[in-house]
Amino acid sequence: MLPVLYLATQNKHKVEELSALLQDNFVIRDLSTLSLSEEIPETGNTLEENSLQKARYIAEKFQVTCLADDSGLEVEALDGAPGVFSARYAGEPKNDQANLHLLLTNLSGITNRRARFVTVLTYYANGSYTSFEGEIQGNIVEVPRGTQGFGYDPIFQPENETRTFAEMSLAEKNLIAHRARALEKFKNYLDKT
Ligand code: ITT
Repeated sequence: MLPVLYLATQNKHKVEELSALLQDNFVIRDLSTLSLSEEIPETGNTLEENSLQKARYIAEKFQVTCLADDSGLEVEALDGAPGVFSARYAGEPKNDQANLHLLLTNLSGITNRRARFVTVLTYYANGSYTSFEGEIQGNIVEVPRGTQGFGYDPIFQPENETRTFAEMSLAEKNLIAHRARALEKFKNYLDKT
């Protein structure tokens, strides 16, 4: 029987992406099966800190094995912003459309469009944890394209691709994206333990 793994995220798109890649290794559960009414605290200054904070919070509160994801988009011409603040770039409450449009406004007239998505996954089991990072390089397009995915997907075009992430299916995105790359490392770790 496969072990149970809880995904310590309140983002349903992350649940979809992660579940598709982990279904052979675990019975995946999202947070809907736990009685969690509050937002998971996220007060760190780095992706690593936030990823661990989310994993530890759920693992300790409910005594479960879990995997958390903290991720962000780092834009070269903006000195790495929005980075760890990607989810709330345009302020509270979190709003994907507002974030994406603020980013385009802040990049208007700037020719260097280079950016990368980064994910830090933290696996928390029996009181100890391990983290895994994945990234993908690309460019911010001038005008949003596509309707798939979430967040900044309509304005991120991965290197060597002609489409944005939002113009790809979930399966296509999962072949190359930051989250999938971090998960590959997690799976290699599982194979060795
Ligand atoms: P949880 O904390 O509950 O996991 P969240 O959406 O708040 O969900 P983060 O704190 O990790 O997640 O914020 C990351 C933000 O970066 C997210 O809200 C998106 O706007 C963006 N982002 C992360 N991964 C992305 C992806 O694959 N495609 C597009 N945008 C992404």
